[in-house]
Amino acid sequence: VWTDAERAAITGIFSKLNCDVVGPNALARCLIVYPWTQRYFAKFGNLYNAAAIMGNPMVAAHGKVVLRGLDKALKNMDDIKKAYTQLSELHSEKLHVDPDNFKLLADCITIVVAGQMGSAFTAEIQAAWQKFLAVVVSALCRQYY
Ligand code: ZNH
Repeated sequence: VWTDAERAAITGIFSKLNCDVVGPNALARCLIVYPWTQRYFAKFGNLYNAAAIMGNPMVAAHGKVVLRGLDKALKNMDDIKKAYTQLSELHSEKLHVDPDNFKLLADCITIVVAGQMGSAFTAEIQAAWQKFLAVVVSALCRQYY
């Protein structure tokens, strides 16, 4: 259940968010800080060091896909679990992504968003955003057993 203030905070972040910058940055950070996440992206080629990861066009492209994937949660805020049923199934059954990694990527997204928003990222906005991503993460974990 979302309060009006939370809805406003989350919609506000999305209205300012540049997915094409935040997505690639957040995914690159995740791959650098948590190197084991690289194993899912073998086909992306050169992930040899931080510079390679940040300059890798496939990382950038996939970062955009992931961030745009959050749009689905925004548009279905009252039933994020249902909105992500298929995506959760995909990550579980086809991609075999360890669900612990969702939280790690979510944290990287928060860091990049906060960096972009600067002083507009207040404690209240942070709390609403963190809650939103926690719901996304739990929805993505849903189809695992
Ligand atoms: Zn993921 C894919 C989202 C996390 C790994 N993803 C994907 C997609 C999307 C997403 C939308 C596409 C799908 C289709 O195509 O249909 N993710 C997402 C989100 C999140 C995520 C929203 C959180 C927040 N992922 C993740 C992680 C990982 C992953 C953490 C690892 C580590 N994904 C992945 C992969 C894929 C995906 C591997 C596939 C890629 C390709 O193939 O290209």
